[in-house]
Amino acid sequence: MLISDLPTYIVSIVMLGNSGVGKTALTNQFVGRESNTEALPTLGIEYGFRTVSVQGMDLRLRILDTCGQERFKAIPPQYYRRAAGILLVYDVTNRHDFWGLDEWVDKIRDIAGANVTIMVVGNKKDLGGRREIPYDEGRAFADRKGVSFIETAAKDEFSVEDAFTNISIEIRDKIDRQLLRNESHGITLLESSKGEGEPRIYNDSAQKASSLELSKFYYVERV
Ligand SMILES: Nc1nc2c(ncn2[C@@H]2O[C@H](COP(=O)(O)OP(=O)(O)OP(=O)(O)O)[C@@H](O)[C@H]2O)c(=O)[nH]1
Ligand SMILES: [Mg+2]
Repeated sequence: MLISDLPTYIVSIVMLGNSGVGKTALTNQFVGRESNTEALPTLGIEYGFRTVSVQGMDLRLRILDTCGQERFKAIPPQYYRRAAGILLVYDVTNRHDFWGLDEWVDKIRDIAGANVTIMVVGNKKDLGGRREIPYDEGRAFADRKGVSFIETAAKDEFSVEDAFTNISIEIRDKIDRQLLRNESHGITLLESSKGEGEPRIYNDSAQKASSLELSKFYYVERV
């Protein structure tokens, strides 16, 4: 198969983690959105879109940014049941955010299935002097749970691209191995068929948005 014949997928990514850890800052940074609402907590859910190309395959990431909850049980499971990937974010300067990640990982696997790709993200790496969670502790936790790990600084654009790129590479690998096959696994085959006109238009507005010929896009939905 020629690389140009590779299918395009819409891939559902969900940002989870306590309030204030930087989920919106990371999403904004990645989709190129101005952070003019900087210190405001997310109300409802917001979507960000960006297409990444992994070894010739286009993955249109549909990033769902949730409002953080102190207790993860308060987040409705439908937000992440059909996710292909989840960025589970904590703030490296706040041990309180680190507590409970263990339970989060178990709960996510329970709800979204064993093939969901989880990446633990230690954000606010730039605030080194106030760090409460050493890099090694974050890394060891992720290793123990069998999930990926990265430290980022949304404020300094540090490793934000890597976080989303790395999870995309893992997801592409699972698509290749047919571990992710359809919308129930958080991926949707976009029947764009290169050279055959416009991509299919979806009823769902989020999917419709991501079918636009824009590499970066976002919209906000208040719930
Ligand atoms: N120094 C520093 N500050 C950050 C970083 N990321 C986010 N912040 C700041 O932390 C605050 C909270 O960030 P948000 O992105 O709104 O956090 P959130 O996880 O979306 O919070 P909720 O929407 O309430 O769940 C804001 O004031 C951000 O500017 C970072 O990497 N470094
Ligand atoms: Mg937010």
